[in-house]
Parts: sequence; structure tokens; C-alpha cells
Amino acid sequence: MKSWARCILLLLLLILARGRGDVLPSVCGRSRDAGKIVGGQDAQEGQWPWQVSLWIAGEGHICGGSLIHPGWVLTAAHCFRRSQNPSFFSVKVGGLTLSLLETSITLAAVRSIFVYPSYLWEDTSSGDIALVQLETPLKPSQFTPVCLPEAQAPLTPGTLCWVTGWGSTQKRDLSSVLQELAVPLLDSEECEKMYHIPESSLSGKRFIQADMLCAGFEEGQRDSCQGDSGGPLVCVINSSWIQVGIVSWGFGCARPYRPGVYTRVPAYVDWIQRTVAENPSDICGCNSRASEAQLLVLLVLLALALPGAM
Ligand code: 4AZ
Repeated sequence: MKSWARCILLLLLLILARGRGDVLPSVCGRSRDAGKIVGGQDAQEGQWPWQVSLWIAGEGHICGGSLIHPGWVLTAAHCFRRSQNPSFFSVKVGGLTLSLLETSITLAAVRSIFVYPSYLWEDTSSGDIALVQLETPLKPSQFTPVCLPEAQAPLTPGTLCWVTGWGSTQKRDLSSVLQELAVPLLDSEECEKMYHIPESSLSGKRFIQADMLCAGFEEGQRDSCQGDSGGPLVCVINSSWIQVGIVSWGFGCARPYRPGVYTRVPAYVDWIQRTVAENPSDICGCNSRASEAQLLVLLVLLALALPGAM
């Protein structure tokens, strides 16, 4: 076989092999600029482009979420306590408010919901993480994904990170404008100690599990809250925004000695990668089996058209 023909054949085989597993995007975590959220401030348009709002039919916003891929949203498992039926949910992408009248928003249908298999559906359970696969992947112009950390990423206490969401504020049950709040990561043992102040009958119980991460303030006042659940806690690492946490639980909001508790994302990157890879999205609007077949036909035609070259 001539060497250029071998090159073309190799290239086509490589494309075919790649099409079998879906991977997370390499361009991520880029915001246009580099605070219920209680005690936060209004975000600016385009600042948190991966932030989405999860809607349930008949009610509207129930949780936050983040885009990690054109076809995938990362959120909390407890957002699906009422239902796990994809047809009840939609994902609002883009825009700064919860209004559907905003221009430049997309309301995406949900194809499947993947709740972490060992999640126990209790208020402070481990494994509070879920993936939502969109019916049709978004176009690159519609969003920017957030980056995921490496599984071994060290999360240093004191690092200032940001949490965003449309959850309760002091004044209202939901905030109409997306709120942002800077919160320092806390040491898990310090956080555990805080949750035992004052000492009570719960002193034997462990609150902060290995797959949880605390962020916030000993004095309270500023915190994520109901309605922010499922939304991202992000930090700048090597000049990209990396999602280290998912808003999960807390005892009340913004109370002293009760910091916000987040799902520790590095503990779940393998599960995220596996779930995305095993459930390919329709990147080209066609199904991947059909595109593989098209490529195979192309290969055969090439071999027939170039008999002298083979
Ligand atoms: C909730 O109920 C909730 N202060 C979310 C976050 C926090 C507390 C409660 C953190 O969804």
C-alpha cells in the first residue's frame, strides 16, 4: 500500500475509534471576567457561563447545575427527590435571571438522569451528585463549560472560591438575579468540630464525610441556601475556573458554626468521566452508530476508488 493511502486509512480509523467514547471538553473554565446565596451580590452577564437552572414542570426553578460538556449538566442527587422522570425536567442555559423572557437563553430538554448509584436520599447523605444528559447537545456558541479537577486535586483550606445560584436570600425565597459569593474552603476536621457546637446528643455522629467539602464562615452571615443546591463551587486553578464542589446541604443557611457543605467533586471525577463516556451524545445531530456506518462506507468507497493505490 502506498504510504499516503496508509495515512488516510489510519486517519479514518483514528476518527472511528475516537467516536466510540465521549470525552470532556479540553476548552473549559473561561469566564468573560476574572455573592440564597445569603450575603452575596448580583453576578454580571457572562461571568458564570456554565451556570444553569434546573426546572421542573409546573413549578420552575428547583436547583442549580453546571455545564461540563455540550450535552451534560452536573448537579446534586437530592434535586431528584420528587421525580427522576426526565420528561418533567428542563435546563435553562444562559441569562442572568430566572425569567424565560430573557433573550439569549436556551431551554433544553432532558434525555436521561444519572443519580449516583449509592446515594441514600437523606438530608446529609454521601454521594449527593447527579448527571443530566440533554436531549440535544448545545452548540459551542451557546455556552462555555466549567473545568473538572483531577481526582487527586489538593483542596487547600483558606483558598477563596465562588458559589453561584438563584436560591434564597435574606429577603426572598428565590433571587431573580443570579447571586455570587466568595467563600473560603474549610478544613474538614475544623468543619466537623463546628457542627458539634454546642455539644449535643449528636456528638457521636459524624457529619462531614470523606466525599464532602465545607466552605464558608465560622460567624455565618454569608452562605449558599435552599435553591442553590446542585450549583457549582468554583476556584481559579492555573488561571482556569475549576468546579471543586456541588451545593449539597447545611443546617439552615448562614448560621454561625454551620458552614455550607458541598459534594467534593474530585472524589467523583472517575464516575463522571465513565458516565459521560458510556453514554455518547449526538454531537452532530445524528446518532453515533449512524455516523460510524457512514465512515465505514466512506472507507470502502475509498478502497474501491483507489485500487492502484492499495
Ligand atoms: C438546601 O436546603 C440547602 N447552607 C442548600 C445549601 C445549604 C443549606 C440548605 C447550605 O438545599
